Amino acid sequence: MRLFGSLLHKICTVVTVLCLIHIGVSLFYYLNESRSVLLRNQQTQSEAPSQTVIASTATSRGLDVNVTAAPVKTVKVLEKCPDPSPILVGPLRVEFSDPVNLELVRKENANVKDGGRYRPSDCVALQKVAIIIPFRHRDEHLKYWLYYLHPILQRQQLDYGIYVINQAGEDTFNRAKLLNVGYAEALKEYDYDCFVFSDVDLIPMDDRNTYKCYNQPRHLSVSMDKFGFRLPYNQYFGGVSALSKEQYLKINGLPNNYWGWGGEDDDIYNRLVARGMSVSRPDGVIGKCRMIRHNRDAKNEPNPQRFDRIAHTRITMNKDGINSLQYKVLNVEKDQLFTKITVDIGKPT
Ligand code: UDH
Ligand code: NGS
Repeated sequence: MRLFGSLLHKICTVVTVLCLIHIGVSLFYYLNESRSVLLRNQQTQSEAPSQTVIASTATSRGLDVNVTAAPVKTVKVLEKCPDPSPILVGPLRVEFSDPVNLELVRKENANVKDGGRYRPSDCVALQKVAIIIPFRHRDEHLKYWLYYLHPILQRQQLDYGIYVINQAGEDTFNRAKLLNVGYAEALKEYDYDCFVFSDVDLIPMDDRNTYKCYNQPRHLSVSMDKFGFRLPYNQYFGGVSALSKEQYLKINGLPNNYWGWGGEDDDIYNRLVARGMSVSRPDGVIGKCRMIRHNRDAKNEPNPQRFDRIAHTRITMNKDGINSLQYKVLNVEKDQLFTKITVDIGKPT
């Protein structure tokens, strides 16, 4: 009986020891697994900020990016686009005989999105350019402009947006005030550093005439067909011109009180000279462009006050410009190819 008791005691001891070993081994594996889960979590967290940086960079460029997207594994660092763009083709055939099908233009420019916005996908554009078009009742001209300009601007590898500033109502037209509105409204959307102001009826005949800004204010439409492919006069700054944000602010923007045709471009030229700047231009070959022929618009008759106004630019420019601009946005239309902003800019007092 005592023998049986001692045997039972030994068996119990062995079972207890085995149980303890089992618990020990389980505990070891459990703790080890918890540690590696902890390590994995820490690693994921340390990778997260670079993903956010990528997402926020893309967002600031106006793209739709889902910030909560799955972790990005390969990060492609884009280099600056080369200057000049290597995909330019030079002289272009420009004619206005066939009507433009805008649906086709949308299809052919599938990379242009969200109100006429585009940026190159394989390099970082050298400039962020807002193109501002003063507008009223010129839909046919706008179609030609979009048809020709979108492919050109993409070949120029610009990060650009198209803003058509449509004057509401039928009061006297005011080109320069509409351009000021375009500057202010474009900047509300994106951090543009360059502003190209273009008439709706002017098409460049060479894509080497880059729609960007230079050290000095740029005049781009230097060699127009209607002037026999030459400058009408040395101070001419009308048609298509480009000012960096800095240059624009230096002259207090453009005048708001030129109602009707003529003189506002000469006033802008006077402002540039008054602030010690000069005009830069492409040569007469690269600067060739065509104007779509048309009759004088209603409510844009020559402004009888224009000569008196341009004689006083140096005095008026400090008070009349972006610092005195007043308008009311009535409608914003986002087409794939352009943003059309309809504004009430008032009428001559
Ligand atoms: N604009 C409009 N609608 C208008 C007036 C002007 O959209 O009713 C815009 C348009 O972008 C145009 C620009 O403002 O290209 C400049 O207009 P403008 O009339 O000053 O210059 P444009 O060269 O015509 O177009 C000048 C008068 C043409 C008379 C031709 C006679 N054969
Ligand atoms: C000048 C006008 C400019 C105009 C230019 C070309 O005389 O505003 O002609 O006009 N200046 C004045 O009238 C003071 S155009 O032939 O393109 O209609 O831009």
